[in-house]
Amino acid sequence: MMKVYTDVFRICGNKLLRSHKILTIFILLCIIIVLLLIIIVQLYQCDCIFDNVEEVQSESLVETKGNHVLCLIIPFRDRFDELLVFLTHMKVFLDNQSVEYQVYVVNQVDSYRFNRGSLINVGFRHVSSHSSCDFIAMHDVDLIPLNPKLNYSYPGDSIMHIAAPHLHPKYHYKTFLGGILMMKNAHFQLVNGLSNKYWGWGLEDDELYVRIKEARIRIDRPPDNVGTGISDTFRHIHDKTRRRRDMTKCFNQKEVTRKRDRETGLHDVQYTLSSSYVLNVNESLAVILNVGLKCNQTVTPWCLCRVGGGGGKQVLPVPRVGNPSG
Ligand SMILES: [Mn+2]
Repeated sequence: MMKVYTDVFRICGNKLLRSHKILTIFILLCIIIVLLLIIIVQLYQCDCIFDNVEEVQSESLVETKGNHVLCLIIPFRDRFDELLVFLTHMKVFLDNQSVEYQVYVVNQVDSYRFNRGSLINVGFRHVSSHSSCDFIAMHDVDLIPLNPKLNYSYPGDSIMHIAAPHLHPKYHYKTFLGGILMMKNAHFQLVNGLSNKYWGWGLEDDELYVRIKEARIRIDRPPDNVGTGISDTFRHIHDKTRRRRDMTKCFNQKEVTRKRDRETGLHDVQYTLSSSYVLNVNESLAVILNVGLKCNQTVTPWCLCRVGGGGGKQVLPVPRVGNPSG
């Protein structure tokens, strides 16, 4: 009888001992899991703290930059190859300067001659009602800034001519104001934008120079010590045999476009926006505005120069070539 009891006791004891071991291992596992969980939670909390620090830093960074947003306005027609180069380049270039910006390509879809001034006016009207931009750069699509010292930040109370005569690859006269010109929205409104009378290549930027001078706005240019010159500050991707400049003059275009235009500008540019969409070139985004300009052929008959179309030097049909200045 005693032996049976001891046997039973031994068996139960062994079982108890075994289940005790299992329990111990189980408890240890639980402790390890809880410890791991605590470590993981703490790590996440650390991440949160870092995130907060970063947020605070980036906010203060934006604050020191004054929260300005730049709209690049690109007058455009038929230069898609150049646009691809431009967009991929500008994203890297402007991101490096931490400039907050948006790109608007104003694509002329009518069959009149190219009108850079009117396209910029249309672009400005669009961005003033559809974007948060408070300053603009009218920007030729074929002029690629190479020198990182070319500063695209808010120009304040002066106008910044980035494509300055001492840096532009082609134009070096003192009053040259084409290529890339940056100003706050209020200044563009103050000068009433650009004249709408310049159909075909050239002179609209010279007329804008007179508007700015009359408004007594200071024009700044990049300093002399940017370290590059006319050959290496910009890349001009203009193929002049493929993209012939439309230099035709017909009717009384030559006489009229030599004078300061006090009639037309931002306030009266006539157009229809036929469509718009966002173009994504390798994560570089641009809004494409398809714009049909309207031409009052009584006022500016030279928006078309046709055979038998009027006085002056008569030139045969103008090819539909785009010409963002130069
Ligand atoms: Mn050009």
